[in-house]
Amino acid sequence: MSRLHRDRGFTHPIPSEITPRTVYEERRRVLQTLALGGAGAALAAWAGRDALAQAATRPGKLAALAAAPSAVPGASTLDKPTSYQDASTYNNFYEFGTDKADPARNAHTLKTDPWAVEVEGLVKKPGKYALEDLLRLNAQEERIYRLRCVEGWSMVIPWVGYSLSELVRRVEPLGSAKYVEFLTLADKARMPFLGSRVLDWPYVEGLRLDEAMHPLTLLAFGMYGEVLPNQNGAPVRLVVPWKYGFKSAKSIVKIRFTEKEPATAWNKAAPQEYGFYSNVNPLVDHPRWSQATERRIGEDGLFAKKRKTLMFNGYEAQVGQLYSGMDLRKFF
Ligand SMILES: Nc1nc2c(c(=O)[nH]1)N[C@H]1C(S)=C(S)[C@@H](COP(=O)(O)O)O[C@H]1N2
Ligand SMILES: [Mo]
Repeated sequence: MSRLHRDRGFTHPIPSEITPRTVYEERRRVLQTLALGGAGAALAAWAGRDALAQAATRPGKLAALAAAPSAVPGASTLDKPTSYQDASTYNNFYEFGTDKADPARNAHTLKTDPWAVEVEGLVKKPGKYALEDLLRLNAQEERIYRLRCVEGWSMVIPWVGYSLSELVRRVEPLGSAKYVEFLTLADKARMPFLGSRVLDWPYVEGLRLDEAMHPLTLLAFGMYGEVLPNQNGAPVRLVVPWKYGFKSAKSIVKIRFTEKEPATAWNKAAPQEYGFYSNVNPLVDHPRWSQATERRIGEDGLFAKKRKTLMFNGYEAQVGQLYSGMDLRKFF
């Protein structure tokens, strides 16, 4: 035991209160495995070293949200996850400011308890879901998704949630329902930037019903094994990994089923630049810049190469058929 401690640079256990939770748990796991002795112990120590390096960037202050790895095709990737530090401090959440660092600085004013999501419109079973009930509606899964922002950067985040389709099935859409609209919180008391006119608040997003039903479309409650930090869209958001990041609405309060295509916030703000579909597409440039490459956050050193952006953000095998026969230049 003492050799392990020397190797890893600390000499005695630190109380869990002042240790990031994952470090604490990993340490306990290593100590337990050590009791078995021999080669197993050496292996555990080696594995623990990696986990410690990763956990060092984790706050570990938020409530744990346990999840089993997802079996949905495409729900995992070998790409290295972005550090928690980067994923929680480089954000777009305009209700809290337009600078990437603003949401992490300002979103502490977002009270998320109590929270409810109202389901309305063309469904047989409309209703208001308390967050607790939404959390329990289905088993939580961990999905490691790439998220590609329209601005040209990307991240890889282990989200926790379940397919939006689980909720959609339960509310039983009517035959006339063709689209799903997502309305997010707009509360001046909790969101300092709502006075600004950059967007028409509330932030609204939308999906075609078949997109909303696709198993990859995630209703997310957490990331990195914990509940979402406010700046990433607590307590519940969407993650649509094959679309530009702005389709992934944060801090959702209402889900509405409609016959007509919803008017979305970015499409209203600049219709020539942001279409309704907004599928990641390296062949269709934004009017003011190319979409052919991206910068992976965390790889932005002087010599870091840009990555090629993939069709549908790399999820073409899973979602390509949703758009067969559509002119993706017209329906951008
Ligand atoms: N309500 C709301 N949701 C939002 C946004 C926003 O400004 N307001 N920004 C979007 C954009 S542009 C991106 S890239 C993603 C960023 O999510 P992340 O901060 O978790 O990476 O959130 C999306 N969801
Ligand atoms: Mo974005």
